[in-house]
Amino acid sequence: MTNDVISVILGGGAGTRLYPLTRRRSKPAVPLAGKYRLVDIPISNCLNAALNRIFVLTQYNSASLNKHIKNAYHFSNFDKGFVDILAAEQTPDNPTWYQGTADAVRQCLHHMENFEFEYVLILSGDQLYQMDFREMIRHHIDTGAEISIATIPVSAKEASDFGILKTNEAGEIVSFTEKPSQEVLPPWASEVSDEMKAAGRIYLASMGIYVFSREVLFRMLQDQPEAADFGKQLIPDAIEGQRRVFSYQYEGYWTDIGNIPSFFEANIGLTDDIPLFNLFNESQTIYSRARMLPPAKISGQMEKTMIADGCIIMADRLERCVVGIRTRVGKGTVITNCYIMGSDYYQTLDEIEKAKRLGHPPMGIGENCSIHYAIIDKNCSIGNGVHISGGKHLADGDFEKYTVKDGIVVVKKGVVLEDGFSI
Ligand code: ADQ
Ligand code: ADP
Repeated sequence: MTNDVISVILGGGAGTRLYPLTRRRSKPAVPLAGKYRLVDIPISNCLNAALNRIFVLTQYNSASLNKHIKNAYHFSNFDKGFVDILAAEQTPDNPTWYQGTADAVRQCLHHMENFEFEYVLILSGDQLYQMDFREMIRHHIDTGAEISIATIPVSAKEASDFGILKTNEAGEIVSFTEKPSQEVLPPWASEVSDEMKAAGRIYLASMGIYVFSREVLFRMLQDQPEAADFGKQLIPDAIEGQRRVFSYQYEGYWTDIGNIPSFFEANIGLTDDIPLFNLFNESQTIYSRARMLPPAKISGQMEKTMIADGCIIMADRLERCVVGIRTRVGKGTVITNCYIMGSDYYQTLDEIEKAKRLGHPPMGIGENCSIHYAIIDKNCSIGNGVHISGGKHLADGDFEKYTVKDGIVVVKKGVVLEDGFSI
């Protein structure tokens, strides 16, 4: 069965919701959990389900994404597997960028059509979850569906951010509305399990994860050249057009990480005693690029903190932090509730000395700093005595060196914050 499937990961349009993390890189390349990239999540879910023919569709063909995919996912010559990036490209038929999710898949059909497959699994690139797609594909086959949509019960508060649907007793989707406003919501409630009902999760939301039978996908995309999005056009049209569209209900952990607050929460949530997303489950490995980094070297008091390989930490205290590869933190520094992405390379001791002589802070975080509620993008040089205090007291704004979004301070990639800098 898994040999009959091609997976397509929607890697992202302009990526504005994750700005400034997507200022210079495509969304799939945004670093996650100290050592991964966003795209590693859907790719790992595919590989764990033995689905190893994967296309990643992205608006930008960033060098960084290419390098990551090339270094992380190589398959042997005897295996038919691949992870290929398809960036929006101009062709004689298509002079434009991807106009939306369905258009992105449409523009890539010609890359797919030469392969043998029966089903296409379409995934979002900005969600954190672990799902065995084999069960969903099995369900698709068993129900005789033409399209299957993975669904999850959500609360009224969340429902307006999703496609909301209703099913009949057989699980066939009979109606669908994309991102309904709160006023029109009540009649969209569904029968759910007692546990979900008790949690107020009574609306069935589309997770943006679809299985299409090959012919149906090709026919719909080709017959409706104006349909740009799955959620806005193609899926509602399929349901109204009497296609067999089934719900595959999922109740495990799943969260959208497509904007700064949810991305921040998902990362910091990994420091909980028992995180909702389990990085430590060997049957659900999250793959990434293997780097030959030394073990982390740590002094200071650490509370609920995840530290990636190659770090040199001499801090006073770190609490609820995710600290990415090669991070250096100086003496006397206190950091709480922060995601520090780390560095792409080390400075040599000579380079560090030279930087100090010239009055430039070396890469990493200096001495006697206090940093709270922040995301520090890669390769930043933060001097001594720097004070960053994120929180609801800060108004949103975009500045030269940082952005504030919902109180979270995001320090941009590669910036220098001189000694004593304060936010
Ligand atoms: P959204 O997440 O709002 O809703 P959308 O913005 O279309 O939908 O993004 C879906 C995925 O496609 C994301 O990973 C995004 O980065 C990517 N994407 C968007 N535009 C793209 C483009 N031009 N090229 C490549 N990739 C692109 C959808 C459904 C809802 C459902 C939610 C669940 O429409 O019905 O409830 O997903 O999260
Ligand atoms: P991003 O995480 O922002 O997507 P990239 O993946 O584009 O970043 O860049 C990371 C890569 O760049 C690393 O593999 C690193 O080796 C290399 N790199 C970047 N800057 C330097 C530098 N100044 N010296 C050495 N290597 C660098």
